[in-house]
Amino acid sequence: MAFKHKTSFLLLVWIPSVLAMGMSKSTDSHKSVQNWSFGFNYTNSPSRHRHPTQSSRRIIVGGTDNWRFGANYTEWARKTAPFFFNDTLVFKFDPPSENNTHPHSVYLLPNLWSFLRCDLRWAKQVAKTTAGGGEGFEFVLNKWKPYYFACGESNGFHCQSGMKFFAMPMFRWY
Ligand SMILES: *[C@@H]1O[C@H](CO)[C@@H](O)[C@H](O)[C@H]1NC(C)=O
Ligand SMILES: *[C@@H]1O[C@H](CO)[C@@H](O)[C@H](O)[C@H]1NC(C)=O
Ligand SMILES: *[C@@H]1O[C@H](CO)[C@@H](O)[C@H](O)[C@H]1NC(C)=O
Ligand SMILES: *[C@@H]1O[C@H](CO)[C@@H](O)[C@H](O)[C@H]1NC(C)=O
Ligand SMILES: *[C@@H]1O[C@H](CO)[C@@H](O)[C@H](O)[C@H]1NC(C)=O
Ligand SMILES: [Cu+2]
Repeated sequence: MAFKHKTSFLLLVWIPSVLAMGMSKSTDSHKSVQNWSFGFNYTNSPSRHRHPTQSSRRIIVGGTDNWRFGANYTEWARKTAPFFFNDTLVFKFDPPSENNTHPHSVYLLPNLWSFLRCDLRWAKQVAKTTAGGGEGFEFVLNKWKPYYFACGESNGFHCQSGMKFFAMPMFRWY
C-alpha cells in the first residue's frame, strides 16, 4: 500500500512537470524565465525570504535525532522538503565502539524500486560506519536528480525500519 502511494505521488509530481515543460516550450518559447516551481506550495518555505547571495543550507539529517535507528526519515524529509541545489546534508552518527555495536552508514540506492524495497544490491556506499562522527558526514545535493538515501547496515533492516529518505533538489526561483 505504501508502495502504491509513493509511486503515485512521484507520477503526480513528474507527469505534470514534464507536460508543463513541454508546453512552455511550444507556447511560451519567447519567455526567458522558466517556471521551476512545478506547482509546489512554497508559502511556508524558509528559504523564500533568503537573499540570493546567501550560501546554501547545511541541513542536519534528522535534526536533533541525527542519523539513528528508530527515527522515521521519510517523515523527516517530508517536513524538511523542499531541498535545493547545493544544500548540504549532514549525517551525524557515532562510529562503532565497544558501546556502539550497531553503527550506521549511508548508501545511495540506484532507483525508486530499490528504495521502496530497501534492496541494497546495487547501492553505492557514500559513508562508512566511521564517517559520521564529529562534524558529521557531508553530502552536497549538486545534481538535478532524485537521491535515495538509506542506511546500509544489518542487511537492509535499518533501512526497512525507517532509516531511508528521498530528496529531489529544486532550483531556486530568484
Ligand atoms: C509558477 O507556477 C506556480 C504553480 O503553478 C504559480 O503559483 C506561480 O505563480 C508561477 N510563477 C511564475 C513566475 O509564473
Ligand atoms: C500554501 O500554503 C499556505 C500555508 O500552509 C496556505 O496558507 C496557502 O493557502 C497555500 N497556497 C496554495 C495555493 O495552496
Ligand atoms: C553550486 O555550487 C557550485 C560549486 O560551488 C557552483 O559552481 C554552482 O554554481 C552552484 N549552483 C547553484 C545552482 O547554486
Ligand atoms: C563505554 O561505556 C562505559 C560505561 O558507561 C564507559 O566507561 C566507557 O568509557 C565507554 N567506552 C567508550 C569507548 O566510549
Ligand atoms: C514512516 O512514515 C511514513 C509516512 O508517514 C510511513 O508511510 C512509513 O510506513 C513509516 N515507516 C516506518 C518504518 O514506520
Ligand atoms: Cu543504521
